[in-house]
Amino acid sequence: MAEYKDKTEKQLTSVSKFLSLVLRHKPDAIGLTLNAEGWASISELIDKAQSQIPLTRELIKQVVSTSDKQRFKISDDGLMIRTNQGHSIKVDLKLSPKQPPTVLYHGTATRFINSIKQEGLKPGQRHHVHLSTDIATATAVGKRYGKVIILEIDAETMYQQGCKFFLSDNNVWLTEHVPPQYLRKPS
Ligand code: HQG
Repeated sequence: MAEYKDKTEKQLTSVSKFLSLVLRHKPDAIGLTLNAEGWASISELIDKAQSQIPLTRELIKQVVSTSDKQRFKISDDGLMIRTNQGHSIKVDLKLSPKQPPTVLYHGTATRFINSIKQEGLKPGQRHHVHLSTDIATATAVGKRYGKVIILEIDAETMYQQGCKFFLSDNNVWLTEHVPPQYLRKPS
């Protein structure tokens, strides 16, 4: 039973990674087309992924509903899928600007800190800098790159001074750039 569970979880993780890759970064890798808002047809996805990974509608639905970060969304008519954030390719998610909480957090690796102190937080390959409402999430994000350091963002002042914030469907706060003057150590 445990063996069966592990195998299923492994399978779901590899499908999730594959979906993140083609829906955020490389639809071209399988000749998939996303529309301007980042949606792909699920039947086209299944068809075009066939040579690389066997997908079914049920498997995709299971990955979407079990995703720890709710990375994916299926359209109301059930025909399309997209990722909620994290793209490097050009898509317009049509998110409306929103007032952020007073403070937000970003977890990163200690080796990036000198550069961040000079340039602030930049989006890298993605469209936005990703920010969390809690230190635990920021820690998990930062750990991916090495020894973690948490930065607190003075989102209230940024917002008052005209910086735009967006909230993705899976509750990640997004902004284009965090200049260094809004960064501090959490107290
Ligand atoms: C760093 C995952 C040097 C930044 C996660 C980060 C998140 C700088 C890295 C989501 C810098 C970019 C996003 C500067 C920023 N100099 N380094 N000026 N400004 N950086 O992966 O926020 O599992 O693009 O601190 O959980 O780590 O994929 O961003 O370390 O939610 O769904 O440059 O990706 O979600 O890395 O992660 P990333 P991130 P998924």
